[in-house]
Amino acid sequence: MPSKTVLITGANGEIGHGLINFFAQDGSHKIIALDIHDIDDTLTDKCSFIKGSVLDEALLEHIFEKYSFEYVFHLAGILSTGGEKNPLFAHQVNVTGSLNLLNFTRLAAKKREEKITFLFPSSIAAYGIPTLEQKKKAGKISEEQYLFPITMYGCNKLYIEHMGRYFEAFYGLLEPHRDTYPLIDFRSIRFPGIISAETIPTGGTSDYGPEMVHSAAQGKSYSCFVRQDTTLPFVVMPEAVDALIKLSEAKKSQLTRQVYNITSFSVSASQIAGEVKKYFPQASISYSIDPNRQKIVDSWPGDVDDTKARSDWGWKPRYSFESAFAEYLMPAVIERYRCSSLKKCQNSS
Ligand code: AKB
Repeated sequence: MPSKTVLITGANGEIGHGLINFFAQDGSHKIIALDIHDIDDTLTDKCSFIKGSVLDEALLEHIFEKYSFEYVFHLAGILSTGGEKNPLFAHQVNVTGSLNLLNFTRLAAKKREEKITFLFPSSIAAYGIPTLEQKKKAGKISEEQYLFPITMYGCNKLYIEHMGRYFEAFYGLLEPHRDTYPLIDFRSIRFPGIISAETIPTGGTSDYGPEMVHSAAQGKSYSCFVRQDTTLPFVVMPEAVDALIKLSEAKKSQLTRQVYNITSFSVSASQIAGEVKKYFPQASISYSIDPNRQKIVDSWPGDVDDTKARSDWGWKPRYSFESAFAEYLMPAVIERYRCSSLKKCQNSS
């Protein structure tokens, strides 16, 4: 029985799946998984699941009283496209929910007199490049450039990065009995688009990448909502999980900052379509541009500079664009949809 415990919020989401699978296999931590939705059948045996919201303070108080966490991976949130449909609700979940988590983590650490490591997935949505021309000229964006997000989600991500820095170093600056040592060790990655073979994202604006892959594997036609030349950086899910684990395990003394860019490959929508067609030559991919979603991705960097993640904590992509398809995405999606159609056949017989 593992003696250490990890809390994963938004556990049923894409990164949550990857992290639960990692910790379940690794066996080092008891996993407490929190999500507003029921947990996926494939994860039930791997974690202790609590259904509930990051806005429910009484529930969070209970969870932090009951368990003693070494790590908090706070993944719950509303993505960029979903956020623009209901910006104030997105603000509530993304900002108030994150503040709740930071605060209960701080209180638990204070009670235990032990620092808790808090991992927060930020996003390239924290950037906002004013024009397409500037995006093309800008090349690889470093962590300090173009921090003018145009979505509620991006503004929320950037703000919570600042809140993490504040909770770690400055919380209650004028309190007479303020603790002078950090109670929270806040670490964050600005994720690019993520493509997973195991899950399909909902409500993101980089979703056209994974949607093309999953539609083709299911023999469905796909209408892409951004222009063919739209370029974003991407990683695949195993790399995203590796990165979070690696950053969580890094010695604090190695870290020169709290928020890091990472990327694996930077490709256009038409390059993704071309790679998909190598494996599924019959795939039907067309383009029907949604001007608002296009505006969002046009404001995000075409590439990011991840030098700091590489030198501070050894980030290194596992795949190139081609090998991500050949060695991870294609074998896994082919297996996944073959299995699901097999299951359907068995159920109907
Ligand atoms: C989204 O599209 O909203 C996310 C992201 C880039 O953070 N995938």
